[in-house]
Amino acid sequence: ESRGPAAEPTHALARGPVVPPTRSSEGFLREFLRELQYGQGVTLARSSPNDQYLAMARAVRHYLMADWLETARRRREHPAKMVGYLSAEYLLGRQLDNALLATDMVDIVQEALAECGISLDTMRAQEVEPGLGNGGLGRLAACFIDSLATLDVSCVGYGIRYEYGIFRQTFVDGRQVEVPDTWLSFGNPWEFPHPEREVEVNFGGHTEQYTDEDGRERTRWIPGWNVLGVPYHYMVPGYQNGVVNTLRLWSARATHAFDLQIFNSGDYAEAVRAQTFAENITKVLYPEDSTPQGRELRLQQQYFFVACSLKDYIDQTLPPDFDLKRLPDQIIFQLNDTHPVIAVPELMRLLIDDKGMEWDEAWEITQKCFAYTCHTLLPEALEVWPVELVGRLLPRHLEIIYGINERFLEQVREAFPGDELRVRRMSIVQDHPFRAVRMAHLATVAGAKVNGVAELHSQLLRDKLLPDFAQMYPDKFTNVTNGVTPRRFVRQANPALSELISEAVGPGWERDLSRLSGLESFAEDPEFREQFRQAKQANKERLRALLLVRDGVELPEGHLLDVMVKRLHEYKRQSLKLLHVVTLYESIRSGEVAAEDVTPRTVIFGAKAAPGYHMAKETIALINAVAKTINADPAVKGRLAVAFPANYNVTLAETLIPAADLSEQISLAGMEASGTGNMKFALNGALTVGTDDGANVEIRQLVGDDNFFLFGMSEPEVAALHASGYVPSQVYADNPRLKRVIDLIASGAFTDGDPGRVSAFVDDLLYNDRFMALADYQSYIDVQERIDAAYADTEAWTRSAILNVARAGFFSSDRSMHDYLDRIWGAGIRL
Ligand code: B1H
Repeated sequence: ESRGPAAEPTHALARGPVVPPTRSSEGFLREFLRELQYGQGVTLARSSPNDQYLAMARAVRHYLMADWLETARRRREHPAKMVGYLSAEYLLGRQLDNALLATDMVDIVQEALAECGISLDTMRAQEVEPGLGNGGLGRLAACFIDSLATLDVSCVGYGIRYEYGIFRQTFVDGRQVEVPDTWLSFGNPWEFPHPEREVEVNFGGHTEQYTDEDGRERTRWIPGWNVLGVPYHYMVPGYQNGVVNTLRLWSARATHAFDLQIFNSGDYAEAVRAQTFAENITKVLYPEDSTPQGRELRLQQQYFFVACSLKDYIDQTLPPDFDLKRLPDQIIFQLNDTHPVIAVPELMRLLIDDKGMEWDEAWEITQKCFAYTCHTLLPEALEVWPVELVGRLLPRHLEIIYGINERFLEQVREAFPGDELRVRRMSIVQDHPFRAVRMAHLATVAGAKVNGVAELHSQLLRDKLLPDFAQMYPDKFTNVTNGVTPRRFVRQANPALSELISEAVGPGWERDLSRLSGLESFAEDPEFREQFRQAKQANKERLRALLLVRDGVELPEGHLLDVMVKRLHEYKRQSLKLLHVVTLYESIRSGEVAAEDVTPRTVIFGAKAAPGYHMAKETIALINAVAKTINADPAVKGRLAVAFPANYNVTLAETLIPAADLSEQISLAGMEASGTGNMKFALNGALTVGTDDGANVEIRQLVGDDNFFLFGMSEPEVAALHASGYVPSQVYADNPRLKRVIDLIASGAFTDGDPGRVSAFVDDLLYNDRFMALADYQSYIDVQERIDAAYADTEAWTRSAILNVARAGFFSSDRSMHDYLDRIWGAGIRL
């Protein structure tokens, strides 16, 4: 298809470069009204807040468009190696503020809106965040593409445009009830559909052998059905640097040929059914964090988006005559966990079946084009796909996987002759408990590099999860500790602290977070500490105001704000936090401590449970039950409160985290691969109470033991306890305080006298406790007592909080991106 006008333009306006609108409040006003009137088709006087929001978002977009086009032109004309980030999740959070910050337009826009009688805050509140991810893994992808744009690295993020993102959580009688997330229903001003760039994706059918014109034996895939992928483009603006990268999310549509064929047969209803079937593929995000269910639709999603992405890159992004031998000079596909790993056999198939390459050459190329990030250690989180399913959905890919495995196992046998046990352990295809493809093995064999997401995690990955592979390919394994974007999680979320930081260390720290170290000396300055406390106070007030309108919750004032926000999972141990809350409650109620002697505390939980995760949902119900009892009890009023705002998401995090005094990072050591919330809290001046797990280890090393509350077993201690046999009921029997607390819960004291509603929770703690909450209980209670005392020393606490900020600059995702460039993506990527 040809591009450009039929003849040379004669008018200067049509020749020139794209001119952005005038950067003034009047200029913005003009763009806004144009969008409102000609885009939304409504006058200001008749417009709803949603009309106004859509129009202003589109007007803001105008200011990014020239940079977007220019960035694309620059990248086309000076082709450098590109990062193709493949992720099934992008937990973006709201876009408006991010765009305003990237373009430095907050003041201009505020002024222009004020002249229309519109408040920017009202506009902000209109936006429904795109919840296209579950938790840390999806948010990490969003931070990484933000950083790559800020560093001007050529990157396209590839993913899925779920019609329904992560569910909206509601509580009914304290129990989680999921409501579909209809984020697209009021219109989405941030996306650009490109139906003209649709691609076809095949599924099913069978393969057959044939002899080509040159007499070569070849294989071809005769698919059974197909769908179309339509890309939707999102702008990914760098921070005030004129760079705008692209996030390309794929949406499934029925193929025209498919429904035409059925239409011709006269079965209209069947044609529509086929359409619905195809479009189901991108209908909904699986709300599973860390425990993938082996569902057919999920494999369809995974193949759908990587097939679209590879085809889009090879057929539409590379020049038409490109020599695919040079593919590794042009792109590195980063696999965000195993979810996109089916891209490996897909690239092999493209190179061999479609482009006529020989296996060995195709494999050499493929091995240079992928790198794999592992995000977990939990065995149940490792994706395995039944051979039967892969063979039915992707018969050619299964053959290729077998081909890869055969050659790989040959190498294993060569390197370790006679070690058939090892061969079985390392095989990409497992036989037991059922025949299945181990996606982590495939990714490790195919990837040029394999990385974990924090030092401890990368070490355990080598030593415990994939030791055979680490032995065979020692140079493949590396670490890149996660990071978070300081633009969204400090500058945007915490304007009060940001202003203080700028005053202290000068402007520009948002792009070089190591400069936070300049705050170090200010920790000793009593005046600065006072200002720091005032900023924290302002953030607490902002949170109070939000929770009042959002949840009807009235937070007490002047409390230590103790926050545990993350997905609900047993390994994260919300149960341990709950035991602490009940311990505090019981000790005041029983008169063991006088109410006036306790440090007033409000504990805030935020957590979604996977809808099918029974124990997680029981824990949510129990937290709500405990909160209800405690908040209604005059005996602890003013001393202890518990809040559990429903539907924790990125938007809530942005108000909650800056207000926190204490960050709860209490997973069983060895279980949390990294954590990224932990970094956000430290950067916002909360102190961490945490185990030696994930990135907590590095946070503690950097901020110092005096400014971090460590407790609990270390990973080797956990392993030793496992080996020696852990008996939680014995811990319970041996600790009178723990016994009182558990007995109180078990008695039904928080469930209207009904022990039945807590028995699943209590029985699991006493007789299973897979994540050893009871083993770490006493250590946790002890450290919390130290925290109560420490908080009472306001000056010392503030000093520690400032030092946390000053020493956490390492956790910028910009640094993570530098590490990927140095350790994984290699030369050729221009900075
Ligand atoms: C993380 C996941 C995850 N690890 C399966 N694994 C999923 C696994 O939909 N699924 O099936 C979804 C997500 N998510 C998290 O990644 C780790 O638990 C965190 O510790 C880590 O900080 C984060 C980012 O690396």
